[in-house]
Amino acid sequence: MTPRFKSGYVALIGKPNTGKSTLMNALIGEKISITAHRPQTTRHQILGIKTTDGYQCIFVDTPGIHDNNKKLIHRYMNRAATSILSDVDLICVLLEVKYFNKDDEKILNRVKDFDKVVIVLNKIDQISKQDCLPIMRRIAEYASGREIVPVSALEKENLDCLETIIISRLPEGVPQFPDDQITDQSMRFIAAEIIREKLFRLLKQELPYSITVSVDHYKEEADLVRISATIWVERKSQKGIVIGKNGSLLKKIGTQARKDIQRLVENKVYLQLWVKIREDWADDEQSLAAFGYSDANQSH
Ligand SMILES: Nc1nc2c(ncn2[C@@H]2O[C@H](COP(=O)(O)OP(=O)(O)OP(=O)(O)O)[C@@H](O)[C@H]2O)c(=O)[nH]1
Ligand SMILES: [Mg+2]
Repeated sequence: MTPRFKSGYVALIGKPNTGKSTLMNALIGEKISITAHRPQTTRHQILGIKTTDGYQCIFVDTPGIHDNNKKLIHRYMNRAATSILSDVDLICVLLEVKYFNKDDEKILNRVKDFDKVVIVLNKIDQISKQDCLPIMRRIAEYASGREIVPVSALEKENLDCLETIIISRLPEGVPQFPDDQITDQSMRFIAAEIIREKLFRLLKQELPYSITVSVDHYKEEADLVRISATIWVERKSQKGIVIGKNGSLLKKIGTQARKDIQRLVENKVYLQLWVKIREDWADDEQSLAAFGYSDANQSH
């Protein structure tokens, strides 16, 4: 008898910076979700869909769960990370091998009543095999007998094994999305995210956290995609920093973002960037809604 088709949702959760987005991109084989060396890069739930002859696995990338609830946007991000837990078929909790601490323990505690949990120990490329074992033993104390899978999302180590475990836990069912669809997000959204990624990577200190990006125009022409986007900052002083001396930083952001978007749309891209101020947008309900940070936009 041939095995039945499997289909289900798999949440990737964990503390900020553990490699959730990197892992989702590696499992899908496409860059859907942006990544950066800073915590709190991802702000929304983002689906990454992998479909084969045997299964459709719908990964849900989420913002890192954190204790900073100072601004409305932080509360939105924490809701985006935790609101799906009871709706998915499997929860993968990502831990970073070098930095397992109380914050991870809290997250493990949060999922202790869920049946379907796999613990993914990421970034094993950063330590020796010898050093990995005692850490796995320590984590096992908090794991309530759940499977712990060591991987490197960046180096694509042991991902086959993780995938096999994930698929074995998916329920039988029909696909939820067409087999050529890889995400629920629009190209418009992904373009805005790619611009935000460059800002996260190129700007120093706290500034990236004061920034959001909106795509105002997105027009596909025969041999060109025309995009006009606005980088929103919270203060006047931040605008100058984003633009840089003689516009040098803004130019760099634009060039890097354009190259990535071109790769994704497989077409030439004309990207126009503006920088505007919307005071305290990250703590203002109306601004957040206008910029797409609204619970109604959560993917699941
Ligand atoms: N060495 C190493 N670095 C990794 C690995 N996986 C991810 N990273 C790096 O860790 C940083 C954070 O990765 P992300 O994928 O953005 O982490 P995240 O959990 O999505 O972070 P948030 O969205 O902020 O919660 C990036 O600089 C990645 O390149 C890994 O397996 N090994
Ligand atoms: Mg992320």
